[in-house]
Amino acid sequence: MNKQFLDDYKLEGTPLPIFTHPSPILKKVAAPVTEFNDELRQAVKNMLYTMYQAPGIGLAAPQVGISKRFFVIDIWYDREEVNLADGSIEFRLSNFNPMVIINPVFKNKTGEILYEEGCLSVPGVYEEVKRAKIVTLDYQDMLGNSHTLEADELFSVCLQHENDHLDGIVFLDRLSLLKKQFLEKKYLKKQNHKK
Ligand code: QAP
Ligand code: CO
Repeated sequence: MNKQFLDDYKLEGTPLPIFTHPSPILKKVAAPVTEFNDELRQAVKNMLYTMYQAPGIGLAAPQVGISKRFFVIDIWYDREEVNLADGSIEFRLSNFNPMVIINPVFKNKTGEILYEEGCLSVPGVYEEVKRAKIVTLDYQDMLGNSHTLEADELFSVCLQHENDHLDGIVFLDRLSLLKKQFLEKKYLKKQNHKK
């Protein structure tokens, strides 16, 4: 068994506000999870809800203001666009496969992959990032039990992207300085227009 899914996830919870770049909380190194309690379960439930609503495929605790080493991901669920009678569009989500990763530590990384990434904390910005193609990860589940998994392709990229958030790194930091400055300038300009 190399995937530890939540077996009874229903789409319910409270939407959490997402902190966006360049918020200081996104630059902090998060602290390990030491208590596997109800507070953790509540945070996970609401983070999953927030991720699915976005919609996104990964969300790390620091992105919702919790400076702890855990994140949720689901790269497997289905999203169907439904055209309603009044001309508007609704998204119907199904086949959830939520995964909760607590206190992750990479044991091995091999190969190289270029993948176009985005981030709920850097809305509207997408760019190719170079990462390891295959990773081996040690982590804990919500009961505190330890597991090891191996991941490839998008699964691997997503684990690395979310783990970066626990170390205060956003994907822009993984780009060349020139690309980072270009995208950041455009992004900040757009953010200011919205205010
Ligand atoms: C990280 O990112 C990721 O700009 C998860 O307007 C992304 O879920 C790992 C999102 C790609 C690997 C590949 C971004 C939603 C979602 C936006 C996300 C936006 C709405 C990002
Ligand atoms: Co992100």
